[in-house]
Amino acid sequence: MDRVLQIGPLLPSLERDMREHYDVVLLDDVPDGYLDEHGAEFAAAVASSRIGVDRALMDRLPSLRVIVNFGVGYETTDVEAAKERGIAVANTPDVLNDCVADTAVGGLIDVMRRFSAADRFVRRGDWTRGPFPLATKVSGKRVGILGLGRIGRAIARRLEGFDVEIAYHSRSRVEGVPYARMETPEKLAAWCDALIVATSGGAGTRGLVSAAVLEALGPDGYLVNISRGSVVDEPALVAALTGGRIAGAALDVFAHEPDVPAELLTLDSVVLLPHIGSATHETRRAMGDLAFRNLRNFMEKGTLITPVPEI
Ligand code: 8YV
Repeated sequence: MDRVLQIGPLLPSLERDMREHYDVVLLDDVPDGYLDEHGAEFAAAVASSRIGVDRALMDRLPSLRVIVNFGVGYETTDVEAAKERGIAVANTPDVLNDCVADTAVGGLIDVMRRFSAADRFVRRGDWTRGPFPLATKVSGKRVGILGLGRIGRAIARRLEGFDVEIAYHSRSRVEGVPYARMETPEKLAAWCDALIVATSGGAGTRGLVSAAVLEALGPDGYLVNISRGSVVDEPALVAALTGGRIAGAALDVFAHEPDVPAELLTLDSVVLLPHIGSATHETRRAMGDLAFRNLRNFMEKGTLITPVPEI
């Protein structure tokens, strides 16, 4: 039976499938020094967007040929190091587009119409003392999408139903879409009423939503982030929100999950979600199945179904 190294906890159904077909060892369970003796026995590693495979771990797995990442984002795995060693890398794209896009639109409506704040208002019994303050209309507004990849486009398609005007910024122009491209994130933020962050994470997008971008979004502007906390300068975001320099934010991702900046916990202008963009039974199951199919395909035929584009 081939040996597979599991990095961190995974979806239970994926773990079951893996155990049925392979000799799975959970990295967290092995004693110190285990990999010095047994590292060469692993041809495959299965990781997640939360904990990936870094260069140091690859060095301890000299026979590693494939890394399968449960999740579309794979910035926790060092793809450059994998490439140097001829290690194939797969992720789980597309199957989560619907749910992550739904989360973005849900967050946008929640923060602008203040549904979560209104729910707290009712639960506190405040309704008996007077009406809830007026909120901001969503339909017909200008929405900027930062990163018009597969998830960004799924968000845009949904928003077309709200008659919003859509523009985007991506590193390069996206062909075949009816949306205007803004040259910089600042220009997009200055143009829109709400900025939705849908880029990938990693070094290339770190701090892309800077203090200057938030300044450009302005006191009537909203931020929605369903991509990675690292894309936003979090201290600058906290300062902008507490100082009223942007109107509100819906955040599914944070710089140091599961830690959320304490200042945000008491702010009614912020919707805080615990990284649940893809967290439905249907989507997680589809992600688990795709991860497993990648693993099997590679172990049996030497090819991946959804390899990452860099390799
Ligand atoms: C999951 C994600 O939370 O796919 C991603 O990149 O961030 C989410 O779908 C994650 O994969 C779980 O590890």
